[in-house]
Amino acid sequence: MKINIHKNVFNTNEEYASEVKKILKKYNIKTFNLLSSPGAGKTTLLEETLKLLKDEYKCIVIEGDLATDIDRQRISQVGVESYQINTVKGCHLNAKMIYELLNDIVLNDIDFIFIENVGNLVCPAEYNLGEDHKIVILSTPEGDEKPLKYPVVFRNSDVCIINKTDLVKFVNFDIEKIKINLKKINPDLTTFFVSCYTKEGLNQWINWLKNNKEG
Ligand SMILES: Nc1nc2c(ncn2[C@@H]2O[C@H](COP(=O)(O)OP(=O)(O)OP(=O)(O)O)[C@@H](O)[C@H]2O)c(=O)[nH]1
Ligand SMILES: [Mg+2]
Repeated sequence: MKINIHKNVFNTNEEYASEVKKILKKYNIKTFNLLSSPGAGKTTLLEETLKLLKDEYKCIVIEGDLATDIDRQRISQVGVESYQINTVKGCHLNAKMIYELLNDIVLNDIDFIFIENVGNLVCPAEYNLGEDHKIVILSTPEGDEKPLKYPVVFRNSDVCIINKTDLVKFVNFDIEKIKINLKKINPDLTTFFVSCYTKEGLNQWINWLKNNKEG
């Protein structure tokens, strides 16, 4: 049996995050930190994304959750390697968790690492994990005013995915209003309108990922 004993090598989250960044850069791996409230569709988006990427690119997934490995099992069903971090009572992943996990993984030949953070629209936004980009996912039933109410996650992210566009007509979600609200909080945000059910908008997101890798 392999037992890994991890000491505190660094002091702060930022120190761990910058070390993670160095490791990922060395291996030329692009890493995305997916943030949203519970149920916005992080795992579903990952399932659909991986189906479209996995034949061309080597992807792995790190799943953050309080208690279970339900999402990791879903990712395994798609045929992609995945790792679980259970935070128990913690409401977010931190860079030390990612650093320690990366030390246990063979990183050769990986193109993309997707990190699904704990479902929470507040705390995870404040913790850099050494990722290349934070991706915030907002689903239409949550409401088009959410960027104004939870500005930090929208300000700290590079990409926003508005998911569940198939539900727009049922939930009084205003597409023009969300564009205005996102712009108010973060004018530089790249936004994709997606439905993981109808697959609308997925190609634009996939193209963005591929360009990010090649660029
Ligand atoms: N109508 C609709 N439902 C969706 C869509 N994407 C995901 N869902 C559903 O939304 C629910 C939650 O999706 P998940 O992918 O588990 O959400 P999550 O963000 O990973 O949730 P946590 O990991 O618990 O934070 C599931 O029932 C999905 O099938 C979509 O585009 N349209
Ligand atoms: Mg999930």
